[in-house]
Amino acid sequence: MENEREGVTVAVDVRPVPRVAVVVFLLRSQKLLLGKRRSAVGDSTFALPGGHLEFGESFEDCAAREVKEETGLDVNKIEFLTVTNNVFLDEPKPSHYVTIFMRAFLRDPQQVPQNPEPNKCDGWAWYEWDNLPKPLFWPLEKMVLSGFNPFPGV
Ligand code: IPR
Ligand code: MG
Repeated sequence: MENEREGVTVAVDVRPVPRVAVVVFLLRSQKLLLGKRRSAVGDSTFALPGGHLEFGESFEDCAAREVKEETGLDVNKIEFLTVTNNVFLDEPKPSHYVTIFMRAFLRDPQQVPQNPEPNKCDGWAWYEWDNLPKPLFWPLEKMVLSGFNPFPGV
């Protein structure tokens, strides 16, 4: 396909491609932060904060930026945990994400999550790892069922 922009013809490849997402296990005591998604992918399921990696961005910077944008929270001690390959063919918007899972902690433990993007999330709350809400966003559910544990020293 070709696209005319400012008098210049550029080739546009419209084939779907995998994208990179960075999501964050934000931990506080034995709890983690989850929000119910409003999205064409994983609608009404509980998910970690996170989103698309931007061009040139480190995983750590993306994690901090996405958490700030979606919850208003400032995080520290950000580290890489694992990566999964997630293909969403049965969703209203079929997509494919390589999902980078990070861990982080609150810079100020007294800080309270906000919901600055109510069109994308119903709201954020802290949940016990042993008593997670249902339904979980399936990439997260898969990890939980596999026995993965994001807490340090486990
Ligand atoms: P944004 O960037 O809107 O926060 O993306 P997201 O939360 O829909 O995350 C995209 C990756 C998911 C679908 C694994
Ligand atoms: Mg997001």
